[in-house]
Amino acid sequence: MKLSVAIAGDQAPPDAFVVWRGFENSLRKAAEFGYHGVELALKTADDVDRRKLLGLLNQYRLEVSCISTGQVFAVLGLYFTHPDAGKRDEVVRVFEGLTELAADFGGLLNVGRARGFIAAGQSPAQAEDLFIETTQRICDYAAGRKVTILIEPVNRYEINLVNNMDEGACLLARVGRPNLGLMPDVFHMNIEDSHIGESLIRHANLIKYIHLADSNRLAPGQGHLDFDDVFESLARAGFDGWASIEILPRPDPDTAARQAAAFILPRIESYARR
Ligand code: LER
Ligand code: MN
Repeated sequence: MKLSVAIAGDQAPPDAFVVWRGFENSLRKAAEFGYHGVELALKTADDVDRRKLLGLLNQYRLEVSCISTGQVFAVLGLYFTHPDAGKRDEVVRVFEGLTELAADFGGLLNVGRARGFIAAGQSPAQAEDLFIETTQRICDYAAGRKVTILIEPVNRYEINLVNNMDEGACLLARVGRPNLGLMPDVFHMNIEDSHIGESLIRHANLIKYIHLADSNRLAPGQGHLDFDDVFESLARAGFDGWASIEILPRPDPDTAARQAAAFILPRIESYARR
């Protein structure tokens, strides 16, 4: 298992859910604090200067763990279940661009709130059908580039479609694409899944990546989430992918990132020795 930290460019809006902003500053600090990689929170593929990013990754000996897409929803207002077919085409085009980037950087593309929601006047079945159709289009494009798309269950206070791992697994089965997986986020699981460890083990074959935060969304170790159970269950699930720190940058970004690394890196080291 390797550890990354969520970052964004300096143009990202204040509510972008990352620890640090500005690629150069973020990569330098990620390396300094012992992370193995960075998760890039992007709006479109144009947020990144590929050549510059590659130079920085080489300079700091870091990898891109995954590209995440919260800003596609939050900034561009685009999502898979949009009732307007033109808007769904637009979100597919944005995801195609991000897929091209993911093909060269990490091979994983997350779908958080950009999956969409059950809108007023829309039935759950209608929203699910639109989700399935849009996800299939994106997966088929990504398959040709060897990119895996990851659906992240998100808690009910943020979205009303795919809140827990069981719901995610059901919809994934209906999408029916091999390059589609689940991205658990233990902060959301703590709210929605009846038991975090059991859920991780039950869906072991679908889990390709994991977001780590404590129960209060601070750095792991600062809340009451049972990380021994999380790591024990990931081991039983045979997980060997990236864990990524996606937390509130409090009390300040550096302290939060340092706390998270200090708490998780020793667990990753003993995980590797199992
Ligand atoms: C995105 O990874 C996430 O966890 C969401 O809660 C952000 O709104
Ligand atoms: Mn998350």
